[in-house]
Amino acid sequence: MITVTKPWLPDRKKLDFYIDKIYSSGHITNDGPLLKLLEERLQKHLGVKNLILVNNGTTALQVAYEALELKGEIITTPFSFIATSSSIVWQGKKAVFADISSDTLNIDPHQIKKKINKNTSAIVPVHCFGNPVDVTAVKEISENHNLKTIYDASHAFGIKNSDGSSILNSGDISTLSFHATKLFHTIEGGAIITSDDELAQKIRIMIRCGISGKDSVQYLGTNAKMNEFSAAMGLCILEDIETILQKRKRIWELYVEGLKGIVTFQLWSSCYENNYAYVPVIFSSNDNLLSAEKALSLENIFPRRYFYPSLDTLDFLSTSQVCENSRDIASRIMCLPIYPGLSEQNVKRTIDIIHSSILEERQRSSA
Ligand code: T4K
Repeated sequence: MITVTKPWLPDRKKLDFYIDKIYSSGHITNDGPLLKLLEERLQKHLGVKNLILVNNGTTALQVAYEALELKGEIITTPFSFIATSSSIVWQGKKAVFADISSDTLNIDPHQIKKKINKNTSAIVPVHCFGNPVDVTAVKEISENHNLKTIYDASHAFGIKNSDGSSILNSGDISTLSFHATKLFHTIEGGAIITSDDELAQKIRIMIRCGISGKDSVQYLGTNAKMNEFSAAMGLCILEDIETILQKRKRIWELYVEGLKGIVTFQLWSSCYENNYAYVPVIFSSNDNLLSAEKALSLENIFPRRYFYPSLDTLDFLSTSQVCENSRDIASRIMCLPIYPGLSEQNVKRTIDIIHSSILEERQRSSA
């Protein structure tokens, strides 16, 4: 079975090296040595100042909102994984949707401006599929309106500008997801990144139920700590990251070459390299997408409809907010299988099936 992704599993001996350390120290969670080592290595690898590891990407967002003391309304994108918006509502704030640009698939800064009112406290853009948001435009808006910015950078591991600076240094906070399905993973996990040292210190306390030192509770907090086994997995995968990227790059290039003119690809921000985390392809219609999906499933190939449905259609998130571009894209987009163990032969097979299904669909609709 070919699925949209398969988690990278490192060499067992490498993993055992770290697991042996856990067994001999008996330190399995709460600020263990492997967690500290992984934080240091990730800070260096990603080029960021303060990176705080947490137990998943959803709590990373929740903690970010609380650390910045957000209130009222938060403007975000309707085209994302549910956690971007549900985390806002879960924390008792209102998610206000600003529509996306249909080519970049990112929140449109012009639409953000239209949604700002006296209750707005922050903007939560997503670097969708790793494609950097127009951070300059968002910075200008947030400075003009005194708003905080939290980038949901769950897909943007390792994305750097052509001058070498990390996209993860944008805004007040950036968050990452290290879920098993991600390019870099810790089984479950995530990170909160900020260049503000004081804020970083506050977050470190908040993720330990607000406890600072031994007996003093300084903030209202939660338990969002990462354990040592997850950190061990992360240390191994970080050592393999160049191999993972090269293998993904090759697959991504095959898809682009093979599907040129058949489907549309996301317009990628020109100053940034892709990290090949996803292969989103946009069909010309929902019918075309459905027939491709069906044809692929008959061959045991299972892409995923990331992201469907558009989040502005969910009653528990949104009250009468309609984002046309997001709804349209959500009905026509799917992510194709990409992971290091996927053979070129299977990528080519996937491309051929999509070609034939589109041809058949065209013939059907012209008959
Ligand atoms: N913000 C954004 C923009 C995000 O995309 C996400 C998460 C978050 C926030 C929240 O971060 P976390 O709290 O999740 O850390 C997946 C992931 O669960 C989720 O992390 C991710 N985004 C989202 C885009 O995708 P599903 O529902 O696609 O997962 P699942 O279990 O269907 O896996 C997809 C395929 O991967 C399966 O068909 C088979 C394969 N797989 C999966 C797992 C878990 C394996 O082969 N082995 C495995 O262990 O959500």
